[in-house]
Amino acid sequence: MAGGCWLLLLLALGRAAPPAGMLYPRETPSRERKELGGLWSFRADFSPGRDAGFVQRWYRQPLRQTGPVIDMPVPASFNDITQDPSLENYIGWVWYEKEVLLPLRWLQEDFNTRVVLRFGSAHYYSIVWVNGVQVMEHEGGHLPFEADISSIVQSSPGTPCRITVALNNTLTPYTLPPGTIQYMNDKTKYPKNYFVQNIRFDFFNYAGIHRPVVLYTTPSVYIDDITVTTTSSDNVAMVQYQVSVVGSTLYSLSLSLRDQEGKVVATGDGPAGVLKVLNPNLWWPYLMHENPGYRYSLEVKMQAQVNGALLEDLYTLPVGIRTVHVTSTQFLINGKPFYFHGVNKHEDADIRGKGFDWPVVMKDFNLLRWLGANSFRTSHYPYAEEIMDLCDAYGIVVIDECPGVGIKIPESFGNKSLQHHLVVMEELIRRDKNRPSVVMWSVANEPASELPPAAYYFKTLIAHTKALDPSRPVTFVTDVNYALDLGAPYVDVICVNSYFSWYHDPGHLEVIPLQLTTQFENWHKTYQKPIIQSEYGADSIPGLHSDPPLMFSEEYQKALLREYHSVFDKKRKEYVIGELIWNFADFMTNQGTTRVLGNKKGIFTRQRQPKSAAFVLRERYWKIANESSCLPPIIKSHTLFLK
Ligand code: GCB
Repeated sequence: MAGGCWLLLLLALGRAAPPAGMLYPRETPSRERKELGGLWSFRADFSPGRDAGFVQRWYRQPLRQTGPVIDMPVPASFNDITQDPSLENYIGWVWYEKEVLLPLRWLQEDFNTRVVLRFGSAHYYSIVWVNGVQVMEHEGGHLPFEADISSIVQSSPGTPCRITVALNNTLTPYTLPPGTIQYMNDKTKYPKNYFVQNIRFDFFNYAGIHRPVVLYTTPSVYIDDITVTTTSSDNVAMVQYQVSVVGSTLYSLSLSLRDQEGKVVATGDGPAGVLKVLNPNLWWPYLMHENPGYRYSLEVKMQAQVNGALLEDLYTLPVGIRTVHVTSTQFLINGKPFYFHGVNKHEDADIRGKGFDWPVVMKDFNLLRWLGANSFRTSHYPYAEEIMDLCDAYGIVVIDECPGVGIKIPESFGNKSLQHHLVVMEELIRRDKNRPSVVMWSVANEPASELPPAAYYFKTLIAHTKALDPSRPVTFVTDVNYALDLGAPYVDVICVNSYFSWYHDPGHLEVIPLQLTTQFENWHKTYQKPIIQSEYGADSIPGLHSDPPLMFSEEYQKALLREYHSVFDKKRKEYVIGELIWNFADFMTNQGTTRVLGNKKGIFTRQRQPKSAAFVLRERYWKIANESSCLPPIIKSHTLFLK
């Protein structure tokens, strides 16, 4: 296996603060978009130091000229695509390349068209070259990054544009998520230079170009960012906006807000202001209103004079009008109590790993609505923007979690890690700040928040998150005892995970009522904050049956859920504001003695077929929706909502 220079290279690479805007690349009359999905050339660098690509500068010529390449689909994880076990478990640099021909109209050297190369995400550390020129670096596997490549592509119109990506999936104590590389030096047991990647989180560290890659254009003076926040009371809503323009200081901006019938309901101008909407259609969660997910369209038009020419940029942002408030016992959306009856998910499926895939995405949304789930947490990293768009459109409420998972060793609580974590929150909020579906940020999952440095770490991280977005509550998800947790004082909502009668007292379902009740009472007594049961569940192997219920059978999973539910039903009358099952579907993990081809706590299989527990949850979620809704009885008309 490999030596350590590739790891040193990774650690030495710098990390720039995120630039201002990261608007989703939409086609508009002033913007075009070209998808770069499909087959890319690919090579994993198996050289002993994993550094041959840099030593031999593979980016300077077509990849096929420096060695063998294979076809690799994008988007997809590379791990499960071939029959090669060494690629499945590969750690280090892999190389991707795509040649694209651009429309000539993008390439006129009048400097009025800006061409941008954008990656929805690539895991974990990316360096990108265009025609051999480095255009960007990005750290982090779950958020978008982009670069203006106009000057490079416009200097050679008519020739294919060669995009080369070097990608490294190595995790260190300072990455998010963190990991460590362990060298096995006992020569009697391991080959020379043998190492493993250790991680302290429970999902497979899939890698590759995971989300869509696009080229898009804007005029050279362009709308760089839009920020919208909304308030409403007594049949009037206020939409506060801020627009930033890059490329010139001499521009004008006009804005119109249209309803779904296309009627203009408010107009504004200038880079900041307030739009007043009378009798607004509010954005409501799924199952809380007969027309959930209502969004207006905010049309932003920028005009600028550049060298005698009029440049115009248009961008349309969907805007949902809704408010979020937290009290000591409730979570209010538009002033009404909201109960999270939902799931935790993963971006995970056969073959494609964590690669974005429309059929899987649509199947998951159809299953969520079939289940009567009104919410999910993006455990344990931000999900694709296309998924978030559907949450906005369907009214699925989201707790938006950053990749702060597996933060367990003291080294990962130091300043270097904290600084990176702050940047990741900036990138996440920059991407998702305008989404009505996002009602809360989660800065981490199950960190070792009992360790002394955790107090300063979470105080700083949560304060920073609130400063970036004062409009949403902030949490992190804990499994630490209420009396020991040093981060909990800073959260708005307590999110707690527990696995009674699974990891604790395995097989003893009878302990759940007492242990769960005690858990809730201790937390609420200590903090007087509302509580979400952010994980609970049991593994089950589909088709494995046992009565009386024994662990790993479908019956045990159902019985465990029911024990939890009886406590939830008491406590949701007080201060428990949600329950999120672990997990929506079975998912792949590292191999280990407690994992059978992955984690089997799904209520659906990895292929999205229901286990018995799915029906238990479906009945429960529709019942809760029916009780708390002001709608006519909807339990009998599931299909009404399956639009
Ligand atoms: C947890 C973790 C989650 C695991 C789950 C389990 O507490 O947050 O990532 O997959 O338990 O099944 O062990």
